[in-house]
Amino acid sequence: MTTTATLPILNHVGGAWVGSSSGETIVDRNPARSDEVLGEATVSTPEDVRQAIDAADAAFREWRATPAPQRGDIVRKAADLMERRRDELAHLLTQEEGKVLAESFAEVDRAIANVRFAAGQGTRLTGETIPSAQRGTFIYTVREPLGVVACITPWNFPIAIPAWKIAPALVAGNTVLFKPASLTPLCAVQVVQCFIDGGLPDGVLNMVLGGGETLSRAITSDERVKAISFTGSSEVGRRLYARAAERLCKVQLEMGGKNAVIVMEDADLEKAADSVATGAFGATGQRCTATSRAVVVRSVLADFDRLLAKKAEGWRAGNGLDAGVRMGPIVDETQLRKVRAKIDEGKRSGAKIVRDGSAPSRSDLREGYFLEPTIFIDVDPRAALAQEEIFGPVVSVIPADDLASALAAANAVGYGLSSSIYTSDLRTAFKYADESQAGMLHVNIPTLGGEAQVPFGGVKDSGFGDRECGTAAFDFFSEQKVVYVGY
Ligand code: UN1
Repeated sequence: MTTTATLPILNHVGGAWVGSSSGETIVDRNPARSDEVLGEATVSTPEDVRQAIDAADAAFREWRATPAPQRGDIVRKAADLMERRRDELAHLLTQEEGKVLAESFAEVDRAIANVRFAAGQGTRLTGETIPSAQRGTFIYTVREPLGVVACITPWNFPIAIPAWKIAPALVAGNTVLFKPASLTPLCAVQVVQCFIDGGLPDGVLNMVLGGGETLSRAITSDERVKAISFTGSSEVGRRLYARAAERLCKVQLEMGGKNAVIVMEDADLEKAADSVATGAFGATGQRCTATSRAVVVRSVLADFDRLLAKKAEGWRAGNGLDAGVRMGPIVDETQLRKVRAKIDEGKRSGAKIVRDGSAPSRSDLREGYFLEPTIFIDVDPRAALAQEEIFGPVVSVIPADDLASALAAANAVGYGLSSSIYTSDLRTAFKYADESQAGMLHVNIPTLGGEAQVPFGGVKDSGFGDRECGTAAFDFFSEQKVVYVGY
């Protein structure tokens, strides 16, 4: 058994690294080699949450009074440190979450871009002047911070998502309680460390580690927490919103997806198949913007199916640190079981499986939580396979007659995060853009990702509240104050 480190992984409260009041820990493992222990993370209690909120609350007055450009400066230094530590952060991300090294570097770069963008907004936290209907009256607006805000983040982007929530929250003048996913505590520690080393005063950013439900209840029920930004499942997001609504706490939810790529007759099929494979198998399918449905018009269906199967061969699973590996493991055993169960259910439903990656035969893949690319074809758009989020390297091909039936199938799900169309006809592209029920659309581009300066989020069961990233993030993390001055 290889043990890289057994240092306890601690909470950060009021400027100090501290153990939880429970004294309990959970083991943090490398999903590519499940006997490799990376550390032991403290398991927090509602009492730890209360103390972290005390610290954030105490630090708020002074942080709010710090000029926004100065807050931005500190946050920019955190981005510079992330850049200097890029290599170390990317390797840690691969070891702890499993994604392949190239994907880890891309995630760290995205975190840096987001933190830089938010930092720059420190000099652009502008308001408006609005003409008054009354003589001798001047009206202006300012952006005010909310107070203590909570950022609850998932394990699949354990560096980028915390970065793109925490940075705008801080620049807007809030103090933060950060509750990262319990599966990726070391990445969370490193994110916090960059902000601290950037010069953040004590208590401005606090982190509590541990399991979702108990801590999330403690956070949602504390009156001092003025806003909660959450990324995770739709089921948990809904519950969180219902509880927070009782006390009118502001909520932003980023949740699941069941993203479709529509492939038209006039598409560059090679490109379309590549996009679907990248969208479905990249990050092992563990991202809310993953492609999990390909809706393909019948005239090109057989060619598309053949090309997709061929592309899937190129997605070699393995340890993300090894050269030649394109797809890392599933994050842990529980997730592995869930994804396998969905594949089994799909097989029982009568859908045709043309590539079954649910039981890899290579012996090295038994050391971790591995699956291989899995493809179903001739899938009914109403089947569970085509309706439920899977969060694994599984894609369903759904036949369609024409654009209208493709759009109907693409829209016929509860989710609405991201989607894409492959076509060379401008009219088809614009019609698709008009009629698609999703927050982020793509033409001849995969369903994945989003840029730092652009709003990120979805509709229906995928998203609720203000968008993340870009300037939209500041709409969530600030309040508008209007001032009428009579002169
Ligand atoms: C991406 O897919 O590039 O949890 C970002 C998620 C999303 C963020 C994904 N909120 O997967």
